[in-house]
Amino acid sequence: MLVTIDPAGKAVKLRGNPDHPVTRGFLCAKVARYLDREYHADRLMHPMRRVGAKGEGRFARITWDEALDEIASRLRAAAAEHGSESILPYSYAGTMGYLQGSGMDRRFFHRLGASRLDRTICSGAGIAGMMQALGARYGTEPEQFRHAKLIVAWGANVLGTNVHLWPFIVEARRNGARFYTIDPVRNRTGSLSDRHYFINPGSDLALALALMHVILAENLHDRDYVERYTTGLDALRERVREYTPARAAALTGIPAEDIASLAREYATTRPAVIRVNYGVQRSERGGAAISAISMLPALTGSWRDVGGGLQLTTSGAFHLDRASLEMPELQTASLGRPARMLNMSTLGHALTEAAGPPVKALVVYNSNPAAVVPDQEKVFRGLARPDLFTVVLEQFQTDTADFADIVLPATTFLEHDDLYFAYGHYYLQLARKAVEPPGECRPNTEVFRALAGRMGFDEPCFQESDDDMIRRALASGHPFLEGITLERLDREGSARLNVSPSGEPFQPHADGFPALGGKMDFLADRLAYQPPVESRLGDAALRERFPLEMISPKNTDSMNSTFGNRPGADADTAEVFLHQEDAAARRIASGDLVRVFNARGSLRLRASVDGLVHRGVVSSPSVRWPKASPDRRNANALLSERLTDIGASPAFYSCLVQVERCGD
Ligand SMILES: Nc1nc2c(c(=O)[nH]1)N[C@H]1C(S)=C(S)[C@@H](COP(=O)(O)OP(=O)(O)OC[C@H]3O[C@@H](n4cnc5c(=O)[nH]c(N)nc54)[C@H](O)[C@@H]3O)O[C@H]1N2
Ligand SMILES: Nc1nc2c(c(=O)[nH]1)N[C@H]1C(S)=C(S)[C@@H](COP(=O)(O)OP(=O)(O)OC[C@H]3O[C@@H](n4cnc5c(=O)[nH]c(N)nc54)[C@H](O)[C@@H]3O)O[C@H]1N2
Ligand SMILES: [Mo]
Repeated sequence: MLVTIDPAGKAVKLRGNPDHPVTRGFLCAKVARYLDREYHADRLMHPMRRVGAKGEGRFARITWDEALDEIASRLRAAAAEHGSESILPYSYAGTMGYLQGSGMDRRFFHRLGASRLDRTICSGAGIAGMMQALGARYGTEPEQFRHAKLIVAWGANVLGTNVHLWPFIVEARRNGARFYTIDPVRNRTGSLSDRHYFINPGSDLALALALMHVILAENLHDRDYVERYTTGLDALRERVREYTPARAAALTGIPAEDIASLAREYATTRPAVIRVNYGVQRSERGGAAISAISMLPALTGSWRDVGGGLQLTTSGAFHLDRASLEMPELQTASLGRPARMLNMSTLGHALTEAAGPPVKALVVYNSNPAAVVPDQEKVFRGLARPDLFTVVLEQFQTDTADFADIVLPATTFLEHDDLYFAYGHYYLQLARKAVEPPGECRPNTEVFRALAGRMGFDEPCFQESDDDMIRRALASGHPFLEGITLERLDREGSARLNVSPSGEPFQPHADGFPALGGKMDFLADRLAYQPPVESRLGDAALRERFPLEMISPKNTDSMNSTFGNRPGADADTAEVFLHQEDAAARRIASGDLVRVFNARGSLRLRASVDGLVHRGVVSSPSVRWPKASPDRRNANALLSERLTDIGASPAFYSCLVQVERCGD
């Protein structure tokens, strides 16, 4: 990204860097308007102490010294009285920079002996599914999509959430490629596809098994690739025998002949590439679904083709030295053992019901748990506990910040240095501070350095500068990072990892699966499909009361709950989309105010009936600020704490609800 600064030091223009090979000069809709956020009148500018009730949002200004002293003394008191594991850090994707999210902060909490946070909320199931299948998290480079002849976006809203891949898809289509989408919602991406397959939420594993069924039954697999690089084919044949297109049609809602033709086309078109995204793994069988889908390119040998294969993520290629950034050994020094781990996805449980030392102090940064975590009632109950001491490092007064005892004003990515990985391409990026922080805003790194000082932590690692830490992270010795130095990043801004010799395409699995010792196993015994409990084929008693499947996918205008305070983004997330028959049965028309509810919660939203969702599905774009809604709740008020099959992630998109017109 290029930032134009005026003589007074103010950022006046943002644009994509035309020299970047992936983003190629344009920004997504959200970041293109980032300066509105940067200079927004509601930016938090000073440390504050709560003066009203928790959740009420009344605060008074204090100094940094007062704030840091109070935090240090409260953390000390919590540790003395209840043990250091009564302290819980809570952070996720507000920034995905190494320094602001996995450096000084981690050292600080490890040295404290605080509980560890299991950061599962986004991708845990997918990562676990992909690792068990392929042993690595590499995927097809976005630049290679231009060479594909068939592109399948599977639970991937490319235009909405991954817009920088789109131009490569356009280029491929100009050269004759077909583009298909598999999604319970026909969003903008689906509307622009050559073919859209409406799928029942959470049934992707059944579809993948049926595709394998057809490919094997019709001998369309790549026998040479399968023989060289895989094991377990016979067991897989057994497993998929029962997943005929007819049976899968009943499970997925996709007609049997469509399943058969998709399987044939996928296996016989070269190159064929799958863009599967995390939408697929936010359901009860999401981990196994990602495993099975990840195995398809091995069955067809598509990993051999430039422009073939699959991309879920590329993040596994960023082999930086995380251990020297985070220094987990500090917890052994303070606690004598690794600290307990609490799952961020079940924060409500952790704060209200979990066994073990109670959580007495919570330090939140880069995250807005009051908006993004399922079972929102329980989360709110936990955050409202009078005996819980909560610190929130934020740019804006979020719902989470409303529950804080102390709020600390944070810098934005334009106001601090950081090093960034990517999960959709292979370029490592350095971003230097471009403008001075407003008011008294401070980077997370500085805050945790200062807190370490207040706590009397005198290890030299707490004195390291941001540049020292970047140098350490880069010095992992991994061949992908060879020649990538801070100096070079300062000159070039971003650098392609050495995943392949310069200019050559990266083909992670053209010659098998090195991380698995060469061969991939089809893991047939882990691929049995069961419909989610909360689905149209799930628990019958539950379906009786709450017959509609709700998903709450990303919206185009906000970044999870970030930008949730922008009026436009808010209007978007105030909607619920219904199928025309489901709407008609409830006498609901577009524009009606409706109540979406289940046993966990209730939410008023504006109905939109436009034929873009699968029958039996309702979709409400996430993630709005709860306090921006009339009920002071968002979609997460309806979701359960149920976790995915593997990876311990939220089953966000397995959720049964009922909808009724308000006033009925
Ligand atoms: N504009 C925008 N971009 C973003 C984000 C954002 O909030 N806004 N968030 C970023 C983050 S944190 C992430 S993790 C990525 C996520 O990127 P994506 O995974 O693309 O986003 P999701 O909206 O979670 O899900 C993608 C699609 O899966 C569909 N889906 C839901 N359930 C199912 C299912 O059971 N099967 C299938 N086949 N499809 C299903 C949804 O309707 C949606 O269209 O996006 C990133 N980019
Ligand atoms: N219902 C439903 N819920 C979801 C999802 C869904 O699809 N549906 N998606 C899930 C997914 S994929 C994800 S990744 C999570 C994301 O959940 P979070 O990681 O909590 O992400 P955000 O909601 O964007 O909140 C990030 C906060 O960090 C702040 N922030 C940004 N940069 C900085 C910084 O440098 N320093 C500090 N101190 N703060 C900063 C922002 O102001 C923002 O309020 O949400 C999950 N929740
Ligand atoms: Mo995410």
